[in-house]
Amino acid sequence: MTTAALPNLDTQLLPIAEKVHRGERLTLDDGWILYTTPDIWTVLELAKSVRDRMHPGVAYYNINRHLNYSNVCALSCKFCEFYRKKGQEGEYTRDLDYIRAEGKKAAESGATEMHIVGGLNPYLPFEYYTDMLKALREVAPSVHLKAFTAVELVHLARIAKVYKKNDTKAGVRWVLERLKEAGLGSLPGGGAEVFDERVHKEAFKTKIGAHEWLDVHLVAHEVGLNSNCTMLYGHVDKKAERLRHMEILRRSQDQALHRLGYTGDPDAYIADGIVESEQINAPVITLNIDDAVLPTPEMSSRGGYYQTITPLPFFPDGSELEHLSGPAGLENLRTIAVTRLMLDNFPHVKAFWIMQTLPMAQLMLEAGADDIDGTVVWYDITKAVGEGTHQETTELDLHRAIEEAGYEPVERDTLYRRVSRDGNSWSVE
Ligand code: V47
Repeated sequence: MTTAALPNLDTQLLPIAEKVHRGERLTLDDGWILYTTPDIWTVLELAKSVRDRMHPGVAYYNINRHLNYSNVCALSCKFCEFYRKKGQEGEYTRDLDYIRAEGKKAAESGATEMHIVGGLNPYLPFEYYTDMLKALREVAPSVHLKAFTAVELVHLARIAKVYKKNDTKAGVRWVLERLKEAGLGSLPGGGAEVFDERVHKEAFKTKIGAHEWLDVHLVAHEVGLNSNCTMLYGHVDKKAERLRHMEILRRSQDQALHRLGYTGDPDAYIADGIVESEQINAPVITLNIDDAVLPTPEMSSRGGYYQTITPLPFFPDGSELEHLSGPAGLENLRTIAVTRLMLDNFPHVKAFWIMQTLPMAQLMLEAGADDIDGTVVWYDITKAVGEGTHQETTELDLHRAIEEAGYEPVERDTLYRRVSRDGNSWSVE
């Protein structure tokens, strides 16, 4: 067969397809072609081939609950519709009784994870956070507590008065060690946005920037916690900036995997002038090849790593950037695919159904994603279908979506171990 039989095939993609087949790291120029070619279907197909090689036949979900402990925030990021100021209508801060009740509900419903984040509330003491984790440990001892984004952890270092401007890591280490002792299990991936100074200045200038975000995750990995990461795209960012964001994340993951004992290719491609940090001197490590051994939770005694990248499409409604339209369906599909192809050392790519919608998340399983997040129940950060929406899905709906896409639904815990159930009690394999 010649390529004439595929009239829409962009032949620029052929050398990229060869590299993908060999599991070779793609360059930023490759990424640009993937992001801009009119032949989007070949891009999706390539990403599916990688996803199927890494997770043959399966797609993951979990039974989880989100808890937003306070929406009071000292910052006013332009893209955010969640934050409120003290005294403003709709502001809330949950007390320990409320938190305990949520923990009980989570445990009783068989959830394996609570995902806990909030605003940078200047009125709460550091003990509020350790007390919250301890209270949840008491009422829901088997539920994994995935909590606090990097910017919240820097804020905690500030309120605990251990923050040093010229050494973020020391204060954050102090905070993380105490939170881990109180029950923290891992870090969610929020707050990364797009690592670029221009985007930072335009959309979230008072929030921590790339270096501090990466430092927090580096310290989390060093103290043996796994973490996730995100990319909030489709606002003032440009495609080239998203690709640079991906390069920064995959170098940060090279570093984490190197610490776990992975050896890589010292001569492989590293983009020029992107990661100035002297900390990242690891070789390139890829996991997207046949027989690659994905890191296991048992490795965490040697340190943590990034488990999952979740691209988050920007929702303009209610934010200061409401005049922008936000990304649409094909852009979202393509972004999942490009993310899978560029982030060759990330075990998982998540299509967060709450933001993507369940039908789109299902399509994304065919375009590079292997995970669609969980049952969620209540999500306050964005509302896909309007204020006051109860955003919950059932396990049955998740199964149906995954099976219809041709995969076996696998319930996982936060650390991607298979979950077996007997009624509401569960164990990991
Ligand atoms: O940190 C804020 C983003 C994030 C908007 O780690 C917005 O498994 C779109 O991080 N439009 C929170 N996004 C969500 C998040 C997350 C979600 C699911 C799973 C995981 C994980 C992490 O949402 C925030 C921010 O980056 N966000 N405002 C908005 N208007």
